[in-house]
Amino acid sequence: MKKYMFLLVLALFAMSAQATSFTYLNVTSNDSVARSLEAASLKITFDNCVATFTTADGVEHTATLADMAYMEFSNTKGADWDDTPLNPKDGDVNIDTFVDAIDLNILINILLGADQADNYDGRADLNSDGAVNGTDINMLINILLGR
Ligand SMILES: [Ca+2]
Ligand SMILES: [Ca+2]
Repeated sequence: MKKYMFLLVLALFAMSAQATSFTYLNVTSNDSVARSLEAASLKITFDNCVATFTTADGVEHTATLADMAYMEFSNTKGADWDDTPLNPKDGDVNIDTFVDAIDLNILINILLGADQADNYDGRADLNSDGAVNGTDINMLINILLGR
């Protein structure tokens, strides 16, 4: 009887040690947005605090380690990967990684009603009060001036 118990315990141990395969690698940013890549044949390299994810078809995606809260393998898919920074800087209205006069120009155009592109409105509302107005422009100017 002891022999069978030993074999049963051994079999259970072997089953629990079996590798599990996952469909996706989910990378979650500091603001809790998860982006997914298919895990099959995914190559991950780290260089100079940047993770580069190379997919099976050779496409490279990057993420700065400081912007990542965590990454995990999962069978649950997050949002499709897009190559905008994980945590766009405050004031980076066009999400090009720079906060500069282009962003200020976009804000002014939105305020003047000349540019109502959907992808700008959320980012342009710097204080998240539901409106793009002079307060947001003032905040952006302060960011540009380093205040
Ligand atoms: Ca920008
Ligand atoms: Ca606002």
